[in-house]
This record gives sequence, C-alpha cells and structure tokens, in this order.
Amino acid sequence: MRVLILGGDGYLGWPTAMRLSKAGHEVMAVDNYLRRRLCREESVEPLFEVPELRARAQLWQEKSGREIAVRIGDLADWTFIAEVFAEFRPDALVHYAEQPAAPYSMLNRRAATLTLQNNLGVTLSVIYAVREFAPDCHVVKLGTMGEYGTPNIDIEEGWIDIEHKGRKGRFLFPRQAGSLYHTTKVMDTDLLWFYVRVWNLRVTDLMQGPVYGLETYETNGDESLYPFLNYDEIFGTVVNRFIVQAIHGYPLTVYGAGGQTRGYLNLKDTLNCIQLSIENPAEKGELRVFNQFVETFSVNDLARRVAAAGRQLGIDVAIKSVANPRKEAEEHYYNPAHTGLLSLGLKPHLLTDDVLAGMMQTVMRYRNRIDPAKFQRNIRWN
Ligand code: USQ
Repeated sequence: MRVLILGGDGYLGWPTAMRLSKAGHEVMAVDNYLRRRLCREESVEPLFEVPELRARAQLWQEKSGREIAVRIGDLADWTFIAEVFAEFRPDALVHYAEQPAAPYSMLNRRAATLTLQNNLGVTLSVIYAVREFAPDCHVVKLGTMGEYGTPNIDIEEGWIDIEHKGRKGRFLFPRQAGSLYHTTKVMDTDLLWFYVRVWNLRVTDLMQGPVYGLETYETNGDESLYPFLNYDEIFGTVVNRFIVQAIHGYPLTVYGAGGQTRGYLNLKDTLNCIQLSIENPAEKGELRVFNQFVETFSVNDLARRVAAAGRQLGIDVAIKSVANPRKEAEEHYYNPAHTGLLSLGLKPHLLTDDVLAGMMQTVMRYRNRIDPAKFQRNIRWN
C-alpha cells in the first residue's frame, strides 16, 4: 500500500515509517518540525540529538535498502497538503501531525491557541485532501484514551448502546478530557465522525494510552535510528520520565496521591497496532474505534516497578510525591475495554523488569546529557 505518515518526524511517526517500510509498503513521511521548534523554544531538548528527517531516511536506506520519501511542510496549509496528496495518492494515512503534549497546551494562551489551531486545522485539511485526491484512503487517526477521562463506569471501545425511555441508540462513548490537548482530540473525533457520515470517509480512531520505550524490531539495537526521548515535564511522558529520573538519581515525581491509572503500551505494540489497523482497513462510511493499550497501572505502581528494576541494577531509586500541577482524579475507578486490536492479532509486550532494565541501560549511556532542571517546571492547570 501507499501509506502517508503525517507527523513522520515524531516519537511515534519515525518508528512507524520504518515499520511500514520494512513491511513492504511504499511510505512517505511528512512533517513541519513543529515539535522540534517548540522543544527549542521551551528549552526542553530531548535526551540525545536526532538527525533531521531526510538524514534519517537516508540512514534507513543505507541500512535496509528501502526508501522512505520525505516532504517538509505545514499540513494545515492547503497548497502544501494538496501537493502532497496529488503526488502520492495514498491508500492509507496515519495522522500523528498534532501538538501532542497536554502540559504544553496548558502553558499559556499562545500555546493553547497553537494547539487548537494546529490540531484541528491539520485534521480538517486532511479530511478535504482525502475527499479531493484519495476518497478511498483509509484514515488512521491517533486519538487518546484521555478523551474518555476517568468516568465512574466501565469505558467501552468507542461506542456505547444506550436505552432511554424505552428506545435504544448507539452513540460515541461520553468524553470528558483532562487537558486542552486531550480536548482537541475529542474535537478531532467529532470532525471525523461528521465527515464519515456525510462523505463516507473510511476512518480508524486509535484511542492510545501513554507509550514508552525506544527500541523496535526495526532499530534492533541501532541507536542511530532511535526516535526522540523527552524527559521534561512538558513533552516527556511518565514512564520515560521515571526511567531518566532513576538514572540521574532524582526522586521519581509522583503527582499527588499517585492513584492515577492509565492504559500503557510499549512502542513496539504501538507499531503493531498501526500495522494491524492499516492492513485490516475500516469500511467506507465507518468510524472504527480501538482502545490502544495493553495493561493498566497506577503512577504509584509504576514508581514501585521502576524502583525495583533499579535495585536489580544496583541503582537506588527514591520516590517522592510532589504537588500535582494538573487537575485530575488521583484515586478513581478505571476499567476500559480493549479487545478490538487483540482480536486483529495483537500480541502484547508487557512492562516487565527486563524491559525496564533495558531502557535504563540505554539511558545510562546518555546520563551525562541529563539536565535535572528539565524535570520540573510546574505548569499548573489552574
Ligand atoms: N504523571 C506523574 N508524574 C510525572 C508525569 C506524569 O504522576 O512526572 C502522571 C500524570 O499526572 C498522569 C499520568 O502520569 O496522571 C500520565 O501522564 P503522562 O504525562 O505520561 O501522559 P499524558 O499527559 O496523559 O499524555 C500522554 C501523551 C499524549 C497521549 C496520552 C495518552 O503525551 O499524547 O495522548 O499520554 S492518555 O494518558 O491515556 O491520555
């Protein structure tokens, strides 16, 4: 298939491009380096430098013999996205091209505006480009488990059947996001669902939990192909942050009571989920939703696991509850369904002591580059 990766420079975009290229698909990766720019502006550069997208594609070609085409530009700009679609005519696309950080979206009015305009602007451009240039293209959209929030009932996989005053209907599961970033993902879903109904688009919405790791079957130990690793409060996610904190000897920053429970997955599973979705497309006129994670645990459980894995390597890891900069439930019920991707054949990789130890050993090689000033910035939700 001809697959477009929108946001192909990112933490997930680049590994996805390599995976689909290795699987024999014709891949084009598109990015405008927004995340690189925002990291520079906020002085939160990743743990190690990562070459620009064209250089990485060149490296991949030398190592694999396969080509990944690259285009650099802003997908919210109609002239640019129209050129990309007219040239490539994708059979499928993976849409990662969004400002991905909840704390960034809560930084100030400028960051909130950028997040809202970029995320919805790109999604709308993608919808129009699909209709105009590739109406059968399967849109695989990265959503987030954070769209559902933490309701006091079981979370279904996208849809819920409701009986009301003796009549029945099927609706998108209620969503109540916990940040502006997560809210833009809710709005994305609503936009896509509208155009699925009126224009018969073919869409898979992947409601993903926090992802961790660097290693994939494509990198296979070759660190020159690794994606970014952010460990700062803005762009770093909790598992990756705790690993880097552990290696630096910084007490793990558990926010508040630490009972916040989420559904997590290894980067390898993200790639498997994407490949399974691409190779088993949604129907035309269908919005298919999968909850994309493989196991749930609380921040406290995670901190204990990281500390235990550290002990095995002879590293003494402290854990410290810090005032929660976010507004979120710190103890709550959490029971989301996640059977769709398993039934397509997903074989989960779990967060074992060995996986944690492997990540710690990688980060250890870059320990001189860790800047502890980046761990806490205290971007408050209110
Ligand atoms: N947390 C801590 N300490 C930290 C960092 C985070 O206790 O040092 C807590 C947070 O308060 C939160 C949980 O860990 O309760 C997860 O936080 P996170 O920063 O790992 O993830 P989040 O901000 O929710 O966003 C990340 C990705 C986003 C994706 C989302 C999936 O950045 O793109 O959509 O994970 S989910 O969390 O399921 O919404």
